[in-house]
Amino acid sequence: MLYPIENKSRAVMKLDGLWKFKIDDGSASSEHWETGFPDDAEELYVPASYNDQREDQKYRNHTGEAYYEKTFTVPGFFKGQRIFLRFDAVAHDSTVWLNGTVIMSHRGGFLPFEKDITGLITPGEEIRITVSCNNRVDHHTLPMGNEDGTAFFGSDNAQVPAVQMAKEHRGIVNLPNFDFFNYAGINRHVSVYTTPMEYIKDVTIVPELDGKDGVVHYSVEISSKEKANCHDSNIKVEVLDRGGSVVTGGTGAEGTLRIENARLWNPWPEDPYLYRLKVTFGDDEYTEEFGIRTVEVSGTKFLINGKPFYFKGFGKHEDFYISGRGINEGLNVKDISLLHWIGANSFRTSHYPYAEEMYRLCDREGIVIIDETPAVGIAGGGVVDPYTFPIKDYHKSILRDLVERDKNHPSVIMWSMGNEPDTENFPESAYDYWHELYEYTHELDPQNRPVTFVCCQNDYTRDIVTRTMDVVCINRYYGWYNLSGDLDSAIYAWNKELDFWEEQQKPVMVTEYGCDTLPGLHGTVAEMWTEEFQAEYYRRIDAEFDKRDFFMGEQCWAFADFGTIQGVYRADGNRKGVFTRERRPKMAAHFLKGRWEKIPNFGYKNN
Ligand code: E8X
Repeated sequence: MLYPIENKSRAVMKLDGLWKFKIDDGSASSEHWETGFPDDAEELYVPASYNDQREDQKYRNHTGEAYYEKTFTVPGFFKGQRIFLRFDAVAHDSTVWLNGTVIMSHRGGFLPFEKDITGLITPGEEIRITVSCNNRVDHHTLPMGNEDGTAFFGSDNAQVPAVQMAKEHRGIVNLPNFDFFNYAGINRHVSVYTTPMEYIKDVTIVPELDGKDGVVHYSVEISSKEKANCHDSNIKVEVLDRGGSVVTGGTGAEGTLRIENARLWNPWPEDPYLYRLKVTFGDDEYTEEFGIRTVEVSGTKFLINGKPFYFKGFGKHEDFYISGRGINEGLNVKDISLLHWIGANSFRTSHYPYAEEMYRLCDREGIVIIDETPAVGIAGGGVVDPYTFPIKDYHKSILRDLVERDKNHPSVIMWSMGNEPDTENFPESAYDYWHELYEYTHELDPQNRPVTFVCCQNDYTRDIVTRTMDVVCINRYYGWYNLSGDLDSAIYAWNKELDFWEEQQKPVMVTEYGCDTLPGLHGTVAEMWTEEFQAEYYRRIDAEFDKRDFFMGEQCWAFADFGTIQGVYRADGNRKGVFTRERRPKMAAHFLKGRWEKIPNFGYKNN
């Protein structure tokens, strides 16, 4: 699905601002809120999560349906154009009514959905949009919630006996099987956008290198009923350079273009050079940025443009005060600026796809992204085989929509199908499940990027699936959740495990390691929770990574402190941030800056 842009043939009208809002107390459907809201509805800002916008438990900890309403007028001069209503993301399951009639429903809180409403409205006349969203998480949702005591972890729900999950509580209490606050609502932009009646539906770009030349395979999907054939001269493409000069071009729905002596897209601080593919079809025009870069795994190396890349960076969250998980482009700019400051080159979109604006920014700023689905919490506490949960087809549909949305971004260099599933207690089921998805993702991606999932700390000798991914991504907490505070033993455990991975002859990276750290808490001896401990933890463990040639990256957990469910393990959220939630550096940030500024993007390991 193309990102909505404005140009000479297209307009975008964002519906940001105050919307009417009301938590469903059970009367929404009998009172038909879709035909008009009760008088006591309050106002909330969109796009943003609803949870922290008002001082009320019922906002903060609501479970179930909540409703939004907005009346507005699509300008009369949009007449004659095709008109779409697009939601960039609503968490989690949602239904949309237009003037009281259902027009679409969508499952999942992190990907866009839209509807062609041309025939349903008269431009110039006021319309009413009603949106319901449900934030319930359970065995049918991604991210997953707990049912019947299947908790894997997730602050104090971990291993809680079934008593807390008794039937009468379910439906009232949300029990996430994941460690981030379940922020809900209309978290990203809602827009009305136009195209000409016949329009460009999709553009796919696959770059390749041929010596010094860039070779660009493109395909264009158009709205016309009959599929455009590849000689359709109505479709024109042009490659523009940064200055806007035409470099090459062609006609037809599919084709290959050659850019002589191409400038490559390379991660910051090298040159993340972007070209633009300008597509015209009839009255419509769409321009998509792209980079000439290749990604490939070879032996124990992760190659970008044929050169062995070393990942330095973080797992992150979309999370901030007041707006919760709402899109915050100012914060995105700040975060990328902090990544540059600290000498990082990458992050993982733990644990869900981020807003598209972030990927577009990373394309331009040269930050490398591991793009993750919301498949977090697929684990049954070691008791239940989570692969019996009814989730696989839904998981596949998310992979399809994710790849379709993000396929052209040069910043996206690997797909992560999920985070920390159970791979140890039910190894065969895990293998069958993840391998089907692994093959499926490879088939989906026109650029055929590496595919992986992120493995939880486990008995890696029993896990038979992590070792078969393109890249082994491990989350490890030696020295924190176990061997707590004992860095000598943590180093021993790391080395024992790294010996194991060395034999697998795979590229291996750490996608999470870290320790909760209270900013301002100091000690002369580095003990848990102090800033000194966090700095020491990274200093000592990183020194071990440097001894291993097959080890191709380090991503700390986490970039910044973030909100979680309340619980005995969490004092005002997860405090493993290298930055605080307001983006101040903890002591470890200065250590990492010193380290990472000396580690080049390419050729760090001489394997
Ligand atoms: C943590 C992280 C959590 O925030 C993240 O979302 C997933 C967790 C650790 C798993 N990984 O708790 O800070 C802990 C497994 C224990 C051995």
